[in-house]
Formats: sequence, C-alpha cells, structure tokens
Amino acid sequence: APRYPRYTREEVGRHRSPQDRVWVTHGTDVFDVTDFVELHPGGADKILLAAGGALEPFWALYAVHSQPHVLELLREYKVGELSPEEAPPAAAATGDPFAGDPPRHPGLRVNSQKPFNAEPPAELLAERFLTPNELFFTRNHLPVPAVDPGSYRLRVEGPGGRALSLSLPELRSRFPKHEVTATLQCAGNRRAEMSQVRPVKGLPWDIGAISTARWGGARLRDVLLHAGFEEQREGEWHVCFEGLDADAGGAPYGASIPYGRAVSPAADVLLAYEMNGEELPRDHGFPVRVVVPGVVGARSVKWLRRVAVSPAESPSHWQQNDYKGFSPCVDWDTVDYKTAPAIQELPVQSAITHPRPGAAVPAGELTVKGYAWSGGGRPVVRVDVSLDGGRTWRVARLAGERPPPERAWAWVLWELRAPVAAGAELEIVCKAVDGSYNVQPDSHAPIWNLRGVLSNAWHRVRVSVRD
Ligand code: HEM
Ligand code: MTE
Ligand code: MO
Repeated sequence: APRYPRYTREEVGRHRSPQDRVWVTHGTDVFDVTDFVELHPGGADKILLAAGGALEPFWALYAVHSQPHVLELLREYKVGELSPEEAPPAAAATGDPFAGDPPRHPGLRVNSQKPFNAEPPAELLAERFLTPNELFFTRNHLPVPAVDPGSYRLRVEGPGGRALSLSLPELRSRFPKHEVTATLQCAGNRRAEMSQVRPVKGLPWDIGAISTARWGGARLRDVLLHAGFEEQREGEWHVCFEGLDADAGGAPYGASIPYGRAVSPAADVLLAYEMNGEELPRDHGFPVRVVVPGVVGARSVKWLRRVAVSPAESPSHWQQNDYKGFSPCVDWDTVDYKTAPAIQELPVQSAITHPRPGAAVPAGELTVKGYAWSGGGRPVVRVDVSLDGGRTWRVARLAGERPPPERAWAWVLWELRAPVAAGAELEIVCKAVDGSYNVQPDSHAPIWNLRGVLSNAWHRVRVSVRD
C-alpha cells in the first residue's frame, strides 16, 4: 500500500493560496509548502506563481534551485504523490468538446479556458531566453485534437495530382533534422492596451502572447522538393496548411504563406516535431506543426494534417477574414476583409517585463527588464528606455549573441539599470529599433484597429519608488 495519499493534478490545482494551502508538485511528489511561502529566499510572490502545479518549469528559469539542499528542504513538505494514471475524461462521455484537452500549468494567465488561451506570467517572460514548454503561451481556436502518433500521416499534395503520405518515422528519417530558435508572437499580443483606446473584439492579451523555443524538425523546403516541386514557380503561389482541429462545421484551422518563403533555404520554415528538445506538447501541435520564423503566429499551423500548393491563399476563415490590419476609421459596419492583405511578417515590438505596473520599487538602483523582437528576421539593433514618460532616454543593454543577418528569428532580452530616488513616480517606457530602422509608434490611438491586432506602441509601466 502506498505510504502517501494519492492526488490528481486537478486536486493539487485547487491549492493556490495560503487560505486554500499552497501545494506544488515535483516529479510525482506532492508538497504542501504553505509554511515555507513566507520563508522563501526568492520571495512569497514567486512561489505563488507555481502554486497548484509543477515546480519544474519555474525552476528551469532560476538555476539556484538545482542544488541538493533545495530538494532536501522541499522533502520536508511532502504530503502525497500523484495518482499513477489520471484517466483524461473522454470528450464523448461528457459531451464537452474540450474535455479531451491536455492538463495545463495553473500558473499560466488564462484569457479563455475553452478554447484554451493563456500566457506566462509577464514577470517571468524575460527571465530566460528559451521559454519552458509548460509556460509557452498557448493560442488555440478549437479543442486540442487527440492524435495517435502511430496512425498519424501528413498528406503533402504534390504537383500533377501526386501526393505524399508521411508517417512520423518517415518524416523523422527521410529528411535531415533542422533546428531553429524562433520566437512566436500572436497578432493579438498586447491587445489589452489597445482596447483602452476604444474597445476591440478579441482576447485581452497582456504582453505575454509571445514566447521563444528551439524547434526541431524537417525543413518544409526539403519536403516540398521531395514531393516534386521546383525551387522556382512562375506566378503567384501559396503553400496552404490544414490542422487536425476543426470547427463545428468540420472546417479545419488553416493558413498559408507565400511559396517563396516556403522553399527558401534562408527562411528556415520547419515542419517541427520537437520543442526545446522534447516532443511537441499537445497544446503546441503534437505531433507535427509548422513553424514560420519571423511571421505572425497564426501561420504556424499546429496538428498539421495537410500541405498543399495553390494559386490562392488558404480559404480558411483565419487567412481570409481574420488576422488583417485596418485603419482606425474602419468599424464593424464598414469592414471589408477582402481589402486588406493577410498579416505575414510582424512589425517591431518590445515590452517591459519587470517591474510590473503599479509596483512599489525600492529606492537605489532599479533594474528594468524586457524583450524586443521584430518580424521578417530583422534584428533588434537598439532598445531605448525612458523613466520619465519619454522625455529623456537611455540605451538598454541587449543580452545574447548577435544573430545571423536577416535571420534574427528570436527575441532579444534587454536590461537597464538606473538610479531612482525615494518617493519618485516613474513612467517607464521602452521602444525598440530594428535593422531596417523601423520604430514603434508612441501611442496606440493612431494604430487602433477593430480587431486589436499589431498592437506595438511604446510600452509604458507606471511604478512608484518607496520612501
Ligand atoms: C531562491 C527554494 C519555488 C524563485 C531559492 C532558494 C531556495 C528556494 C532554498 C535559495 C537558494 C540558494 O541561494 O541557495 C524554493 C522552494 C520552492 C521554490 C522550496 C517551492 C516550494 C520558487 C519559484 C520561483 C522561485 C516557483 C519562481 C517563480 C526563486 C528565486 C530565487 C530563489 C528568484 C533567488 C533569490 C535570490 O536572488 O537570492 N528558492 N523555491 N522559487 N527562488 Fe525559490
Ligand atoms: N494551428 C491550429 N491548427 N489551430 C490553432 O488554433 N492557432 C494559431 C497558430 N496555429 C492555431 C494554430 C495562432 S493564432 C497562434 S498565435 C499560434 O498557433 C500559437 O502557437 P502556440 O499555441 O504554440 O503558442
Ligand atoms: Mo495568434
């Protein structure tokens, strides 16, 4: 008989505050760390971010925990073990199409539960260059399909009516594995700020609809050439992707990219089966997804079932009638989606991840941290930071190595240290400059659009300095 009681992840997830007790898991062990929260050297607020779920993705951000004394300390708080098999409720049994969705870390900031849309806590975003898989933002339009990897086949429509049907082992063995570190950003990142100008339709993303991973898979280019396509094609062509997730009418999620990007060796477009060295998690497209570096997240189709080359863009709703930008003068009565191009490469973006809005920071030296990124592989060449609402500026220090020219697919993390005086009210502002000297607009009003996409104005965070 087990010496400890068994709990499901769901039961652990109900313990997220000192009132309800603070439980966490590590491996298959369950801990009640309520009495340690106030003693934590990293602060009570930090432990509470992981409350109700696994410690591993958070500890991946803070290597101080990979010391034996930390695990010894944790062991004192053990109260149970995870149940060996947690049968996921079958969708059919409950009538809920989302019942088969995978378990998620309760520390994610959820913008919608069904479909699941969530972002990592903003203050953790820029703590590490690669986002741990469990904390990577998730943007699902539909229920997560349950895919049996053994019977999975990727269908690639070749020229002249021929088609390839690739099993997972075939995709892995027939094409060289290619690895790319790339940031994905949703077109709706930072929508919440834009909706303060005027309401918009869409999920209220804060600054976390962006994350970075090292992706591994076959190059789309290699698969297309293997299917019989040529490097060059006369005229306008698009490579269309379909997911295994479908709406109530049976229409799959779909999107497309221009043919030239799909076959370009420099564009690094992947059919990815690995994310940060692990197989793709279910929320991120298991077993195979497209990764289109430098391009809006919507084109990186998850749970990929079909690839086809077409003279027209994907007929999908998400290519034709969503993910497009409009003038601030266009409203829901006048919008005509045919008049605007589908978003592909994204504009330059940056945000402050630390401190958080409304924080009271200690006097002395303040460290401001954030991320910056631009679309199309354009590198971020500079990040300017102001502590006085944009009147005076300083240049932040960019972390990491210089990316290869025109292939800067991943964000840069940046940091600025500056002295701050007790009692001061600060309006911290950041803005990035990319390799084409594109800059961010100073405010959201002139780029407001009814769907709240492409929200990339200067990011502003107000904090006070403690006396
Ligand atoms: C530091 C334990 C959860 C963030 C530490 C240290 C210990 C510890 C013992 C000091 C390590 C040393 O310097 O030798 C724990 C335990 C946890 C937990 C037992 C869970 C029950 C977390 C979580 C986060 C976090 C979830 C982040 C979200 C930090 C940070 C520090 C730290 C940032 C460094 C503080 C400094 O700069 O000195 N933790 N931790 N910890 N922890 Fe945790
Ligand atoms: N692919 C499928 N099949 N279904 C989806 O809902 N969402 C897209 C894209 N690929 C989506 C999809 C959108 S809008 C974004 S921003 C990215 O996936 C998000 O990828 P992530 O959830 O791995 O972060
Ligand atoms: Mo998105």
